[in-house]
Amino acid sequence: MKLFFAMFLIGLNASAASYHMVHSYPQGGPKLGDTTVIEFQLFRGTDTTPLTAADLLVEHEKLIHMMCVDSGFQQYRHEHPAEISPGVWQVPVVLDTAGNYRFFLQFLPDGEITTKTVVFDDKFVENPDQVISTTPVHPETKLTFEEGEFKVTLSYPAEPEIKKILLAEFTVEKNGVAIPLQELDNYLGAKMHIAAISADKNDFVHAHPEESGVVKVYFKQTGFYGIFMQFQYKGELHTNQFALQVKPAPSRE
Ligand SMILES: [Cu+2]
Repeated sequence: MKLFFAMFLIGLNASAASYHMVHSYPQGGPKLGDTTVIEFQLFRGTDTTPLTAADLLVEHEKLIHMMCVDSGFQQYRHEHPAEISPGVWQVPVVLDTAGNYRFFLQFLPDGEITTKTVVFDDKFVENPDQVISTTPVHPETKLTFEEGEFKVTLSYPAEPEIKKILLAEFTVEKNGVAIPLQELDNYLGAKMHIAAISADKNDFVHAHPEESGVVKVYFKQTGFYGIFMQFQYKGELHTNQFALQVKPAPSRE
């Protein structure tokens, strides 16, 4: 019976160990519109010794990926913390949109089979009275993103549905001419990096295209998801923003 329960837990989390983090601002902060250095330590379960670089495996060329988004889904960052002394990590960020930010740290501890995600929240404002937007900048469905000469279109053969894999595809065009996936740079070991984040930011999916260009995304919630897609072309990094609505499962009576 006990064994059954343990296996059930493993099935849910892929690992019995849980991870958490503690963070601080060694140079003061959080500061809106200015460099804020975030320092943190990662811990496994009840361990009091933090995880060091030697405890982590490289994923997409880095040991830790840090993504963050504000409450209005206006600003997205993807950074890579560096270990400054054993178990102590630092990452500078510049955030210039006032908001409540959620930070997602992703890492793969040695001995684990799935990537772990731990989160923390912080407010970046000019002054404590500043009104911050909690409504996503694109609250409805947004499937094209244009910036300068580039236009990116998100498409899928069937509408996004909860607990179903969405087969998404992103078409990148420059001046109206599609750029084949293979011609995009290899950036952090992939042609594209996709983050799908639910409105409450409790569901976070990080995905990459398969060779065919299809990106498989699994949604655990219904409603709004902010989608951020990053690609690099001729050395220049582009961050694109989309939004979609995930439907509830159809009743199967
Ligand atoms: Cu990625």
